[in-house]
This record gives sequence, structure tokens and C-alpha cells, in this order.
Amino acid sequence: MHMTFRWFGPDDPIPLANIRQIPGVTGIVSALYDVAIGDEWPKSKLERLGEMIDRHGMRFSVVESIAVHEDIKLGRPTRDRLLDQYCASVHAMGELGIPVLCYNFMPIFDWTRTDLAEVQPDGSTALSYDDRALSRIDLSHGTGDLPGWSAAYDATTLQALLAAYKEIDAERLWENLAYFLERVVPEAERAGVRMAIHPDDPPWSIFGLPRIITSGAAFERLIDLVDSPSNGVTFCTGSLGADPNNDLPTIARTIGGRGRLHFAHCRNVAITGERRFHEAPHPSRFGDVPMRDVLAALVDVGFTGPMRPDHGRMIWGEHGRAGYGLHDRALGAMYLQGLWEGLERA
Ligand SMILES: [Mn+2]
Repeated sequence: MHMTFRWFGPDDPIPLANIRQIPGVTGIVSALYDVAIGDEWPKSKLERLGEMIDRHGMRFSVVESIAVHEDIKLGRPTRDRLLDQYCASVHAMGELGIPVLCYNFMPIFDWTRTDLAEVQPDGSTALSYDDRALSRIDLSHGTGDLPGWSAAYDATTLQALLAAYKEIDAERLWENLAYFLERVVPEAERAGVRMAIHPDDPPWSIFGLPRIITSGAAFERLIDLVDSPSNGVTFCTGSLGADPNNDLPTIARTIGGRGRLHFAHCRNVAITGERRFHEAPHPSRFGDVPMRDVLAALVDVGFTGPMRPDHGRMIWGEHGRAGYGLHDRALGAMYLQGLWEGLERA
């Protein structure tokens, strides 16, 4: 395992100079944020980002993410041109020596919460989700009422997309994912890039849209679609852990044992009801993710890939990007490394 940290590029309020001071963090997880979804990533821009990271004594470990255009997820005829552009971006990564690509295949929305700053008993704030609150959100005038997505879609665009997805059930989405993987994975393998799909967050259908990467069984189905070491997963404990049916240590052992666990996102969630949770401090006892047993499984399967502390709370008066402040994620990085050291020596 090597510890990494997500950084949102030069516009991130957290400078690389601060990240490098978190003991043990050797890698950065980042992306290009100014390229339109579907367009080819210019290699020169990616190279400049990598040079900034190098100058701060760290390496560019993971691209998270190259977004998958909705036309690919919908299986529209335009997908072939978009897939060519996707493959070109993957090749640019490979040429620059960036070994892992985290991506997701969630229709329209990726991570979704109903409160970005739920006040916790200790005065910190955390992201939270409640299915009942989600059901009260009106999308007829766009995403204005959806926390974190307010500026994402106007009414016309969103309604057209939602209508298009009426034709796509879970099996059709699997077919479109297979089509994507059959074209991209061989190119990734040639480029020396390991693809790592991120599970759906939360791991169930929202707004009537299909969501398919929700469990260990889904991970195994995905891996079986294209048999290549470049076709793997991002093991996100917080996303999968929001569903109490997911046995996280078993999933880590199964997928890790097959050599397809390419990236680990570690965060804790406290389940507070049916399809209701809030994010919690990283250590096991603060939530429903058995972090000690998850890391023990990763140690047992010999996991050597990048890990990052996933979302943190806002603490010590910090203001910033929801889930991505400096302090609580830095605490998470330290806890995870301490746990790892103890398990590895045991
Ligand atoms: Mn994650």
C-alpha cells in the first residue's frame, strides 16, 4: 500500500506544499478539470499537472477520474467517436507513467448526498444522505435543489437526459458498460494503465435511474466482462459500506485475491436508518465500516496499490470543498497508516 491524497489541481484551496507535510503521503490523485466531458485530454496539460506534483516530491499516482460521457452510458451512436477520445486520454496517461484510472459508470449523477454539512454532536460537519429527503427533491427545474449539483444541469438538459434513461434498465446499462470495457480495456492494457471502476454512491437506484456497481457480486460480474489485469476496481469502503448487506472484508479478499483491486478509498459511514447514513471519522468504532478488518484483508492479499483517505468531515473551523478539507483527511491518512503498520507487523 502507498498512501495518496486527492488534490483538485491548482484551483484547490489546499496547496501541494501542505499535502506533502502529511507524513507518509507519497502520491497524488488528480485530474484535468477544464476539459469538457468526452473530449480527448491534451497530454501536455496532463504533463504540466504531473510536473507540479513532481516538484513537490510526490508522484502522480491515480487519475480520478476521466468522466464517461452520458452517450456512452446510454449506448448512443455517437459513442464510438467518444470511446476513441477516451482511449486517447488513457494512452496519454500511460505515456506519462500514471498507472491507475478511477472512473465510474453512474447515470447522470455520481456521488449524491442530501446534506453537505450535517452538524455532528462534536460540532464538526459531515456529508449525509437520507432517501426520504432525496424523494422530496424536485428535479423539474433542474438540479438547483440537489446539494452539490446545483449548477450541474438546467431543466431542459436534465429532463432530456432523464427521458433518455427511461429506455435504459439495469441490464441495458450492463450491456453499455460491457461495450465500453471491450473497447477501452485492451487499450488500457497496451498503455500500461489499470482501470478501476468506482462503485455507485450510494449503492442503490436514485431518481429512478439504474445503478449497477453496488456490491461484491457486481464487482465480480464486471471483472468477468473482460478478462484483463487492466480491468479492475476502486474499493470504496464508504460507498459500498452504506449498504449493510455488503461484507467489506470478504469483498476485499475476493477482488484483491483475483488481483483486480487497483485502488482503495477508505472512509467510514454511520448507518442511521433504512437508506440513511452520515459520513464519520475514519476509525472503525465511529461507524459501520469495520476498517480494521478491511485493512487486515488488504494486508492478507498483499495489496501494494494506492490508497487514499476518502471524504473527511469539516473540523477545526475549516471551510472548503465538501468532503475534501485538509484536516480530517490528514487525520484519516495517519490512522490508516498506523493501522496498516500494526497489521503488517502482526
Ligand atoms: Mn470513494
